[in-house]
Amino acid sequence: MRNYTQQYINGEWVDSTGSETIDVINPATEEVIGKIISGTKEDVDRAVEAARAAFPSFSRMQIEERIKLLENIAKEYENRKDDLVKVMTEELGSPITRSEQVQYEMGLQHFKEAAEKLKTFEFTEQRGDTFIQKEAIGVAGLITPWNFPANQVCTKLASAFAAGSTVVLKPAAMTPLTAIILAEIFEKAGMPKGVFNLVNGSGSTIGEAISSHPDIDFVSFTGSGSVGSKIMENAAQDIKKVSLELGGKSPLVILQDANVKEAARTAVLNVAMNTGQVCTAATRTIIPKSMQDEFIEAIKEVLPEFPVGDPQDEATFMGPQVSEGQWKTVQSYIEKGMDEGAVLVAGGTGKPEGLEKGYFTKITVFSDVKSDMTIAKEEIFGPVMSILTYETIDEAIEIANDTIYGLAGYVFGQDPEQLRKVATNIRAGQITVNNAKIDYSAPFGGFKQSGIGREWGDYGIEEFLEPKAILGMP
Ligand code: TAP
Repeated sequence: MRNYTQQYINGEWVDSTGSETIDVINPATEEVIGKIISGTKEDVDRAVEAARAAFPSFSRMQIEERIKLLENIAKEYENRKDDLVKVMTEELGSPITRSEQVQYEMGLQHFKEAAEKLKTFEFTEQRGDTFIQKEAIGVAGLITPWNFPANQVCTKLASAFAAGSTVVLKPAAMTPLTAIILAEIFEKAGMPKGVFNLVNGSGSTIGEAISSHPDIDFVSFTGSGSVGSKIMENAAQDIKKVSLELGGKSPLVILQDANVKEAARTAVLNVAMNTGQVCTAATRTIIPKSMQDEFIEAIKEVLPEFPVGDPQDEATFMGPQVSEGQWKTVQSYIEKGMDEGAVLVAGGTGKPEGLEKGYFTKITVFSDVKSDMTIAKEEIFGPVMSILTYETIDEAIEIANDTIYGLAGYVFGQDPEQLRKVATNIRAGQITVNNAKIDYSAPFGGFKQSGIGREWGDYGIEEFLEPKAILGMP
């Protein structure tokens, strides 16, 4: 049992002014595995005060020193690999191999990438008589979701530290244990006091206090659209900058010349990864109408390659939903799909056979989906695929763009011209062609209602900087 009843403020673990605790539950076993303190607005005030006090010297820290700090963090992070993998497997229910290869790895790469980027990052620029200087934005409030406990937190932290901003972090109360290990990692890595502050608690208390705090300069949020707009509203009170990484309803366009079995494999992988709890999940599979029967057969053939079950088992591809609430939400979307006339090809409601304990869902596939059906419009955050069909490539692009979201898109096939046409015409922040691997230096963020701003690499660092122009610089 991991009990953390303190907050990490100004480089030390301190008592909260609150006394209530929040249980952390393993979604695969439904057992309580830890407790965190349910912090208070006063805790946030103290954390902001510490971050403010640390800002002047941290923002002026030499770049070489900041690179060293990020490299030390990456080293200490690697030293804690076993703990991080274990904790993410338990608090999120992420299968152990995915915890290692995806969850753990993504967090690490953000620190390494930020250190690399800093080696060539231009903080100043002379344009004739004008001198441009990029300065750290100040105190940043970071509010993160539970679906990638290391990745979501580390991308923001790596960018903030690289830019010279100090932070107050509120991780999701469902997966707070990873961030607690991060606090220990930063301390070992030689983080100056007050640069990193961690305040645990609920979104309605801590998140609200951060987004409406008058001494926070920037709020970087990842999560749902409804909370994102609440944060904008709060930040509007004193014109705070916000960056929002919100949801998606990403399309995967399969071309006529694609290998059908490979295409089906790609489609299942991109919808079942992390139990569908991925903002970039490819939940709308858009295929040529003539391919439908063959594609559905291929889906049924490849599904057994994605075993659902115990996250501790190395053979498991997909674990449970993060919580009972999330499980119920996914169930209700599956019901809605059936009610609205989509054809159930695989999966369905209820738990997979033999997995009655834990919040497990079946990988569910619907065909004959129309763009106006709820399952094709709303972010489900579960392993539910909607298959839609097209007759021309222009129609495929039109369907792909028929969404309020624009976070990601995928295209799969062979003809370079068609791949390029689809990739360049989908209105979204990141397009993946034929399972290209992750690029940590590429910008990550959304068009339309998928958000504002970009994370990752130098684009992420820019978010934590303010450009200042000095005209007639002597
Ligand atoms: P959210 O409620 O948006 O949670 C994200 C973060 O915001 C958490 O740390 C949460 O705190 C905090 N928060 C909640 N209310 C807040 C408020 N009023 N002010 C400031 N911060 C607040 O997401 P969720 O409830 O976990 O998931 C709901 C749906 O959001 C999912 O089904 C999915 O569709 C979407 N979602 C999207 C993403 C990405 S990556 N785009 C990630 C997660 C969820 P606590 O949860 O600790 O209370």
